[in-house]
Amino acid sequence: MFRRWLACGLLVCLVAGGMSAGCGKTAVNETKGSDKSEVSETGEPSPCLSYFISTHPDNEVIKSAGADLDGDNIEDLVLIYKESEDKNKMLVVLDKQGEYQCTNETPAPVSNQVITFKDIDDKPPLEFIVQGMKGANIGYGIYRVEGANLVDLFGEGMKDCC
Ligand SMILES: [Ca+2]
Ligand SMILES: [Ca+2]
Repeated sequence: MFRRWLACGLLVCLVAGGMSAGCGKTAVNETKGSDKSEVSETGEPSPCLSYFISTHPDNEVIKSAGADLDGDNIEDLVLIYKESEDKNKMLVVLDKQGEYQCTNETPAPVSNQVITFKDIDDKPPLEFIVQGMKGANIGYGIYRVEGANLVDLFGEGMKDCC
C-alpha cells in the first residue's frame, strides 16, 4: 500500500520536475539542495565538504546538496563522487555538532544526477531522491539516513544507471 502510493507520488513529481525541467512548470513544491551548502558566502567549502575531501582526497565530487538528514537540525551533506572512470558513488556526511561522520556508500548514477529532498512519509528525518542516467537509461532511488546508515528505501532502474 505504502509502496504503491510512493510510486504514484514519485511518478508525479519526477514527471513534473527534475528531468523535464526544460518543459517549464513544476507542480510540486520541493526543496532543492541549496548552493550555499557547497560554498559559503566567503567562498569557503562547507565543513562537511571539506571533511569529505580530506578523507577522500582521490575522489572527485560531482554533486552535493545540503539538508538536515538525521533530524538534529544541523545541516548534513549528500555527496555524489567519482569512484572510478565510469562508476560513481554516493554517501552522506553527517555533521554531529562539529564532528563529522560518513555513512556507508551506495552506487550513484553515472550522469545527469539530481538530488531532491522530500519528506515522503511526513515524519522526521527528511528523505531524499536521487535520479540520474547512464547512457539512455534513467533511474531513481529514495534514501533515508538511519543512524549512520544510508538506507535505500525504494528505487527503479538504479542498477541500469549506476
Ligand atoms: Ca543533521
Ligand atoms: Ca521522513
